[in-house]
Amino acid sequence: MAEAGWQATVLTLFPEMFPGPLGASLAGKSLKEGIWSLKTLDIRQFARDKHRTVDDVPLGGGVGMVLKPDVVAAALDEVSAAPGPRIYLTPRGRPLDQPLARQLAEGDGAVFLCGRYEGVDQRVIDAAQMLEVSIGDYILSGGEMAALTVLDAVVRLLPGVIGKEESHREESFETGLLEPSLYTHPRNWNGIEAPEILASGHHQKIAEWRLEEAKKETRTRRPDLWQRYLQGQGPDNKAKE
Ligand code: 6GU
Repeated sequence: MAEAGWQATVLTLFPEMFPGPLGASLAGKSLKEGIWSLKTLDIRQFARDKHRTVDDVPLGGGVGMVLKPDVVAAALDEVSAAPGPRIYLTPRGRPLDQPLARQLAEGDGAVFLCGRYEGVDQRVIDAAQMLEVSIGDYILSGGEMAALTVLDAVVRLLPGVIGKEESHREESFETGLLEPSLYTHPRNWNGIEAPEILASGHHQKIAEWRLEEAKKETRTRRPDLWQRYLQGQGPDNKAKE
């Protein structure tokens, strides 16, 4: 019984951008192991005319070009059997966060539509009820790097990609707090001592120190996260303090 694994399907004008950095490190190893699979489809193969046109001028005028709805619809039809939500990468989308990454990882896969030029005709996005996702408040030249980012966030959550289940639990955005600062040997580096408590062997005291450290760093670095944490609206939705 060969398990298919988590199935990523990517529709793009630049299939050569995949797997890209996901061919290395943890993601690359798990790809080779079959924990997840990656299929890319070149949107241009769904162009209908001899010039292989995929885009046209924006209706109403304006700069740039828009991917044609018929071409994108044909590409989506081709992968109709692929599992998971249809995701259109766009800076107008829902910001990617850890709960969304976890939700995707719990499914069987996802189909990613990467736009280039100014974007994609909205009618095909709406007709296919695509989930629109952004990776942050800045503009990339296309959805490919965003799809790679979403995939990296998802793949590392798949069972068997990271050894210890616990290596997720205490991570930033799982607890709603940033991680505490980290230290390793030597305890005295260039005359700078690592916090003494970390070498004490008192596991309870170390855990308490790390929690306080995480709170302090979150408060100062990310007041937005800190307010959400205080209001108990962190990812795990538990009331805090
Ligand atoms: Cl998903 N696409 C593009 N082109 N730019 C972005 C983005 C996505 N998310 C943030 N910036």
